[in-house]
Amino acid sequence: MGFTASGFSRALLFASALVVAPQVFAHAHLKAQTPAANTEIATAPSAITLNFSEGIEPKFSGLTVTDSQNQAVKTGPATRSDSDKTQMVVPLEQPLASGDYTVDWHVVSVDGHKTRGSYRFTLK
Ligand SMILES: [Cu+2]
Repeated sequence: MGFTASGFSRALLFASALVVAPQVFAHAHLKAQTPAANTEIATAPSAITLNFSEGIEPKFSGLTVTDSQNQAVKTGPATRSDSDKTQMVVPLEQPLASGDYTVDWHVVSVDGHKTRGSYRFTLK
């Protein structure tokens, strides 16, 4: 009986995974970012700008910027561009010193799905 029940729920899980799978392509994936990933830049940015494959919900989206000592850079609230709902802008509220930075981002797309990721850039 126990075997049958768990076999059934496994089959259900498998079936729902099949139904959910095509929506993976609708999630908000990071398409472009400024400063660009894995680049060395000469001028300190005043904001981090991320462009996604889907519209995002700024209230449930954001990012952190940390330096090579793992100290967080002070940032303002994430906003969505008025003209482009796939673009998130997060102002940096302190000037960056030379060094390596990691951007950890998380977004909720307009379809309610969460995605996250991280990348690095270097300020000369
Ligand atoms: Cu999605």
